Amino acid sequence: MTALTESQLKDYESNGFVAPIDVLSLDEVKKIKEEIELIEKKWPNELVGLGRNNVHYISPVFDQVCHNSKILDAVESVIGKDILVGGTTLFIKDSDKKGFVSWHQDAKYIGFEPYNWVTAWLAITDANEENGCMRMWSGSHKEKIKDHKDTYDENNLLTRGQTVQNVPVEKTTPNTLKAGQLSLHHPMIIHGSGPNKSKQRRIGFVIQSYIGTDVDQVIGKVYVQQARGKDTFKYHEHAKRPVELMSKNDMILKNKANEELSKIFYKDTNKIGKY
Ligand SMILES: O=C(O)CCC(=O)C(=O)O
Repeated sequence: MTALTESQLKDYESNGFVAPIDVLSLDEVKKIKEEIELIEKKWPNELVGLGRNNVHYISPVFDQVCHNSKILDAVESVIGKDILVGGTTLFIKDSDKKGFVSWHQDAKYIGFEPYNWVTAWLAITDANEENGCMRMWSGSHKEKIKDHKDTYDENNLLTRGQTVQNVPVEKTTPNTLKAGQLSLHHPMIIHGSGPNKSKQRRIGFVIQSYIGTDVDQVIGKVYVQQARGKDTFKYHEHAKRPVELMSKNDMILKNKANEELSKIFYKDTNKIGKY
């Protein structure tokens, strides 16, 4: 059992995030990077736009990450032993693009309630200040949900470019991670990330999020997988785990899950962004 230590838990509770947590070896992250490159080569449209979500439904490599026992041990320390995978997103920042993530709180738009859930950000490449790692506003999770302005900025990697304004950057901390390390962040913490100014890709695979079985989806529908424990609440439809890459049925599932996700992200607006 690789549960969070008392001091890591204290960090999470007082700062709203905990990092770094060592979870994968360099060989393991290399395999994941190669899986991305293989999918991009054979199915160039698969990970683009809305398709960046829920790759764990079509790839056993990503599925296994979501069910990795070291990650789940850490997650269990935060949300308890009955754990569901509520979705995943690949946040890729290519070096020749201007992609950034505006300051936001995940709880504002994800629709999971109560907040017994946590977002796990896994570094597939190193993530540092040069290549646009996340920056976290420690302690901001203790405040209320802030107003977010939908900017639809073309370089914003968030669906609507939802933005908390006037965040004091000097009060935020870079969440630097080595490839194979994980961070866990609270639904309410204000965070964001700048563009990649390096010459290499920055890749984060984000389990967004691990939810307790007591967590409902209050905006729309979500598919889940049982990661640990038992689901006595039965709020959500349980999905199968993939056994091969890009099987027809799994692709149908991923598309269905993403259509539902899109309805959640774009609730109450007709303006649909790139993701
Ligand atoms: O990958 C990034 O830079 C931001 C990701 C993010 O905002 C999140 O995982 O909640």
